[in-house]
Amino acid sequence: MSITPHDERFMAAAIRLSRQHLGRTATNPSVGCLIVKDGAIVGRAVTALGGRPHAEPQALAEAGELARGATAYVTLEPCSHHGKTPPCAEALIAYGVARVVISVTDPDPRVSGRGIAMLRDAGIEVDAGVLEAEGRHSLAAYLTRQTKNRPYVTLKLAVSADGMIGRQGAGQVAITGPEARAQVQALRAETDAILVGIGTAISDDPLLTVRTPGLEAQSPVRIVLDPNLALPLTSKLVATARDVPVIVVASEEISPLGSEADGTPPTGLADIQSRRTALEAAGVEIVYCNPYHPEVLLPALATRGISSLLVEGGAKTARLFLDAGLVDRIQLYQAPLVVGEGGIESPLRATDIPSGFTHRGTSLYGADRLDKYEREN
Ligand code: AOF
Ligand code: ZN
Repeated sequence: MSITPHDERFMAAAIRLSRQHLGRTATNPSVGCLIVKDGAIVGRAVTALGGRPHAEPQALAEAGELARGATAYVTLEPCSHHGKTPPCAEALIAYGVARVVISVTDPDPRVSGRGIAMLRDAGIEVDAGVLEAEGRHSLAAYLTRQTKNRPYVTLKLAVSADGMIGRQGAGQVAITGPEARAQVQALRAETDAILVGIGTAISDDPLLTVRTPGLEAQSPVRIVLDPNLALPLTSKLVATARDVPVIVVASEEISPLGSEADGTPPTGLADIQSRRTALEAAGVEIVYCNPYHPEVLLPALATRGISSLLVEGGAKTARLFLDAGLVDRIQLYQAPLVVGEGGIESPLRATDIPSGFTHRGTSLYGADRLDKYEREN
C-alpha cells in the first residue's frame, strides 16, 4: 500500500502529540504514537515523562482489542531491544497490528533498522519516512545527541532597534515585551540545559528558570562558563542551586586534579580553593572542562544526558558558539526599543545571519518579532 494523504494527516497528529513531552523524557526521545482503525483513532500516547513507558505500549493498551488489524503511526521506529522495557516492535506484533507507519528510523545502535525488520518478519506492512522532515524536526535534540554526540544548540538573542542586546553596567535590560518573554519561557521549558557566560551571570544576575505557572518544574539545568570560579555566592543562580541544578564550567587549570597532576599550583590557589568549597557547599556542581572550546564541552554535556542546549548570552558566548559552527538554530527577537548610549552590540543581526542557515519563519509577539533560522543538517 502506498502513502496516502490520510497517512500524512495522522503522522502530523502523531508529531504534534510527541511535542507534548519535549525536553521531559530525559535521554529518551519524546515519541508520539496513534493507533488508527477504520479511519478512527482508537489509541494515542506520547513517551511518558522521564522516558518510560515508551509511546507504543501505552497507545496499544488504550486500543486493546481494536488494535487487531489497525494501523500504528509512530514518529520514531519502534524499538527492538530489551532495555528497561520490552521491545515496542514485539508489542505491536502481539496486539495484531496490520500496518506500521514510521516517520524517522532510529539511529540508536540497538535499534537502527532492527525494529522495522522485526515487524516485517512478522508479516506486518511497514512504511517509513512519512513526513520525515517534520519528524526529524521534532526529534532534533535526540537525533543530534545520538548521531553527533553533542546537544542540539539553540542561540537566542533579543536585539533592540539600534542593534543592541543590553547596556553596559545596567544589569538586565528588558529588550523585548512580556509576550516574547513568555515565549522564551516556553522554549526553556522544552530544553534540557541553558547556558550563559560569566559576564552575563555577573552583570544580569539572571535566574534562568521557567516561571510560567504550571511549567515551573520544567526549568532546565543552568550552566555558567566561568573559568576562574568568579560566580558570586550572592547571585540568584547560587542561591537557587539546590532547587534547580547549576553547573559551573571552570578551566581545567584550576581543577584540583590538574594542579596535583602537573605539580604546579596555579596562582591564587588558596582563593580558588575557598571559592570552590563555598560554591560546592551551596549545591553548585563544578565541571572542569575548557569553557572556551564548545567542541570539547558539548560532547561532555551530551555524555551527561543533555540533548538540547539554549545559549542565552551574552555577546561573547554567542560568538564563541557561532564561530565554532556549533549553533543549530537561531531564535532572533527584534524589538522596537532603542537602547542608545552605552549599548552592548549584538553579535548578530537579521542582516548578517551566517551562511548555511535557512530562514524558517517569522512570528509576532506583541510589538516584537521573532525570526527563526536553522542550519542545514
Ligand atoms: C520507542 N518508543 O516512545 C521511545 C523509544 O532505555 P530504554 O530501554 O527506554 O531505551 C531507550 C531507547 O529507546 C532510545 O535510545 C530510543 O532508541 C528508543 N526510544 N522507542 O519505540 C518510544 N521513546
Ligand atoms: Zn520502545
